[in-house]
Amino acid sequence: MPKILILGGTTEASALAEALALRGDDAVLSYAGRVANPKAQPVPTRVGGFGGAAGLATYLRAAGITHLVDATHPFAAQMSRNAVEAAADTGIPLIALTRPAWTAEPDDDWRHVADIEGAVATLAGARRSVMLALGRMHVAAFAAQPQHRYLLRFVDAPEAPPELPDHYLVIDRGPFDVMGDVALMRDHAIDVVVCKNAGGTGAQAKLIAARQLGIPVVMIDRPSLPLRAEVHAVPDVLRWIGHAADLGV
Ligand code: 3Y8
Ligand code: NAP
Repeated sequence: MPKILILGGTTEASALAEALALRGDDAVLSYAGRVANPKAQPVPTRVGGFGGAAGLATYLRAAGITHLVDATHPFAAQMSRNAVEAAADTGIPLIALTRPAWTAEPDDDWRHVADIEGAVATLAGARRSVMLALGRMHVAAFAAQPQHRYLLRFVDAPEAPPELPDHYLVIDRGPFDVMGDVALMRDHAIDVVVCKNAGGTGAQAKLIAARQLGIPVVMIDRPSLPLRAEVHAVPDVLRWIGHAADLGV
């Protein structure tokens, strides 16, 4: 009987948890503990780091996990690296459930940068109205460009105000919708959006809104990840679990 650990925190992880719960599979979904109230799941959850790759390997053995699914966000690179290492160390099969990167459509005006620092550098110059749709963890880097007016969107209210002299903070969690993001960008007269190439649908509304409003986007490309088996759809994970179980791995 398979016992699956889902490394979660994304729309796809929640969809997989739902499918496994419907099948009556024995699964656990893991959160890092980044937000105060992570979304409830139809399977048992655990919250908090494992203590590096070694800690994850220890957890996998102790919990009798037979299949590891990395359904974390494409920018959760450290977790993904640890999953590859722990799977190799324990011999437990690993698959990644990810979403394809977004690609620009003809009406899009995107400027690709390699990382957060690259995004900060593109904001050099005259004052603008910037929608920083990156969440909370990377805001401090933009203090290097204090001249702008920033629109921020966090999941939780921060303990201390963000270190940007001119900012407006929205507390909201996705998935977001296009009408809401169009209204938000209009209300704040946004003239550039900065975001990560998260892929998927939960954060895509702002790209469609930017396209409709003719607003340029600074698109942060994904960090490179180690090679691992990777699928983009829940049924492919279910087949993988069944197949691996049939093979007795
Ligand atoms: C804790 C767990 C689901 C999952 C929903 C997806 C979609 C909505 C859109 C914008 C972009 C951003 C941010 C975002 C989205 C989904 C998904 C996604 C982006 C929750 C969640 C956890 C987190 C962590 C949080 C980060 C932050 C990033 C906000 C749950 C709601 C910006 C990523 O305050 C903090 O420390 C928040 C940290 C990592 C990035 C950052 O640097 O701040 N996500 N987001 C997970 C854990 O503890 O393990 O409650 O659902 C999940 C979701 N957020 O099942 O419906 O699938 O991506 N999350 C980005 O894409 O750039 C918002 O504002 O337009
Ligand atoms: P990260 O930088 O790759 O990971 C840093 C450390 O956080 C990991 O080494 C691990 O600690 C712990 N961790 C990360 N994800 C975990 C999980 N699902 N379960 C248990 N521990 C986890 O990760 P991150 O970018 O901070 O992302 C944290 C969570 O937010 C993930 O669930 C991710 O899917 C979700 N998320 C992130 C983003 C984003 O933009 N980064 C967007 C949406 C959702 P130990 O080494 O101690 O095990």
